[in-house]
Amino acid sequence: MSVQEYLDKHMLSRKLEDAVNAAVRAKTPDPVLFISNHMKKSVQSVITKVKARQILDSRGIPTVEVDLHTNKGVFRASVPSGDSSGMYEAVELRDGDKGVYLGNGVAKAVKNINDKISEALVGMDPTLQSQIDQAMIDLDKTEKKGELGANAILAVPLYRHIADLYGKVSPMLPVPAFTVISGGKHAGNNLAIQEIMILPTGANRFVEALQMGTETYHHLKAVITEKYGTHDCNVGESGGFAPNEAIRRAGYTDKIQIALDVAATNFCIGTRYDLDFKSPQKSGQNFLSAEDMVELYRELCNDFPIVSIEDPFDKEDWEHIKRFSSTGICQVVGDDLLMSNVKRIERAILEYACNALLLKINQVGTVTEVIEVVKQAKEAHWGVVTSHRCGETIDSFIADLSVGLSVGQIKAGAPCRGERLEKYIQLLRIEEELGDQAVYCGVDWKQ
Ligand code: 2PG
Ligand code: MG
Repeated sequence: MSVQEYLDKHMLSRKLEDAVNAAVRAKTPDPVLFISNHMKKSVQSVITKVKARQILDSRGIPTVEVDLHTNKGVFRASVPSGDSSGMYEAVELRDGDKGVYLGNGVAKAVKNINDKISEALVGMDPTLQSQIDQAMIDLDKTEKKGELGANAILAVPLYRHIADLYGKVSPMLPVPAFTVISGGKHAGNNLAIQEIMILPTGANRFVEALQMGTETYHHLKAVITEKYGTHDCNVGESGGFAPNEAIRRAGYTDKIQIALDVAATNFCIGTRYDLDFKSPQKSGQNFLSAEDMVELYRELCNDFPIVSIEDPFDKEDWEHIKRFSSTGICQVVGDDLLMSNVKRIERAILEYACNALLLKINQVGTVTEVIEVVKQAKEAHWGVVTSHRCGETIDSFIADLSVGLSVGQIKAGAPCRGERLEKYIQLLRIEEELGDQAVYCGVDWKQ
């Protein structure tokens, strides 16, 4: 096409005239800059190249990063990975070659992006999220995305205007759940519970929530050092409840509440629960029945300001999670129980098994499907917690996702370490950008 033909086809002389008129109306001090920005906006976006590479996540395990080149700039995104992979989540494609990164390489997923996905997406408008996701889903004919790998599909950073995709929602800043003590599979101590989190529900803005959470986190370090010595590894068993003391010392009693991720699947043996599973001397001697566990949770919620418990029972123990949810003591979150899987969520809604979804986007696969899953949960009046994975990257997409979908809650780890903080800092930026329009969920965290 000649330049003249291009100008005619895109009606550029008319667009230029519009830009000049807009500059006059705006009384801009810099008309050339104004007109060039105006013209840039009027050019349709198009994907020109998709380039993937293997990087490492926060645990030093390979994952996928993608550079999406468009005529308007280059955008980068990467995919997290977690421990609690289950058979119902989207498949994370790993090479399996034991000689390379102990079998965890993602060269195949990278190749799928650079060859098949790239070929399908180049030339498309990057703002057409559902068409792009459909193009990728069509490429992978398997139900769980095993052919291309969900790690290959999700990494393509196509669209930030998630609120528009969702439909009519006014964006809201979620309440952060800061992990302040790790146990279970995530830590080398003898605490069975995987995560103890603090929720600054009494803050008025996200920036205040971050300050409250971080101050409490630092007070907690002092409490632990005083009570259990200097080593984090000593924070087992009773040490898990030091956060309450830290909240008090920081001066935030009643403004910060507590949430647990028990991840009970990890210590369920048959129908019983071994809370000492990480302590070699005691393991196997003191089992609790599911009924005992219900009682334990009841006591904990009575003694501490616990407002949410994730995976209180084994992922197949539907009977007891239902029974516990029906007590209405606190929010009951399904993570391993649901694996962000549409069919498991459907069952949990029908059976009143839990009342909140832990959303791990790499267990779903595409942004379009993530939105569908959130709609499904919200229609059932569930809470939604967007979650990081233990293997994280510096990508902060889940922060934008949480605001765009107004999920109400986000769990992205402790207020320390770059890959965790990046999500919280992105929320700060979003709040700043929204200015007067910014709304922090606060006491309405269940949404
Ligand atoms: C969880 C997550 C995140 P993982 O259990 O909620 O903390 O862990 O990424 O190991 O599945
Ligand atoms: Mg969990």
